[in-house]
Amino acid sequence: MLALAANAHAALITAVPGPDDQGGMIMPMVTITSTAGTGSNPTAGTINISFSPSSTPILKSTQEWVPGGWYDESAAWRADLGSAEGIGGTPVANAGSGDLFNNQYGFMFMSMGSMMMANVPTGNSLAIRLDSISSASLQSFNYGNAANRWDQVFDAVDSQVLWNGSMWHNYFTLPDDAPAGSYSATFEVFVANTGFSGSTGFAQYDEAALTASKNTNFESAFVTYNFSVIPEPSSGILLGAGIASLLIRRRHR
Ligand SMILES: [Cu+2]
Repeated sequence: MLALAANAHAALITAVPGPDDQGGMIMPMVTITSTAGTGSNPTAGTINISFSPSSTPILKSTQEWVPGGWYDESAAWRADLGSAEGIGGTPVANAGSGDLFNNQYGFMFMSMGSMMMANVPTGNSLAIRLDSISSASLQSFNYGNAANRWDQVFDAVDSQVLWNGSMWHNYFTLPDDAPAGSYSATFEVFVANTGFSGSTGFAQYDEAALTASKNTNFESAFVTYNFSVIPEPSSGILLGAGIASLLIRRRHR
């Protein structure tokens, strides 16, 4: 009976659950204040980050975001995010390591071509560098659903991407057995001497991006992302809850 109940809800999910499923977007807003040149093409200035998160994102498993959901076996993220075989009715071909994840945070850039909200200098681009991270097991990915893209970014401290300024919600993951508690990652946003030429979405992480250097005429800014992992209810409790709900449903009939 339990197996039937689980299968009744099992379904292929065609996109990784995003901020709408997780409680909404939380976005640091990046601007450039121009101190030399023009607002439309500054030659010196300062990066500002306005950020006042209303809550702390929680990393959770696919089963917690979308109970009974599993990914196509050819999905690039399936191996990381797919649940173990049988969990939520996940078939063996669609199973994965059940990582916890969240992408509520999204880097956002605003410009108006004015001195206070200057453009990115011509021939330059914005860049984001991982400055510090609380745990090496906290990983980050650039996701592209249509492109079947799930590429690790910021794979070590000092790793960086060039960013085209579009709202970019990179994913953060932890192993399914990550201890409950707080996690964090701090990033430096800076102006790079290199233009954006990426073809992997809003972030570029090829050799040119990884080795791009800072335009030191622009002061950089830092932002810290905080996350939490809450203790997962044990499968025994879930099983108990399932039986209880079946009994209640039966009684209602
Ligand atoms: Cu957003």
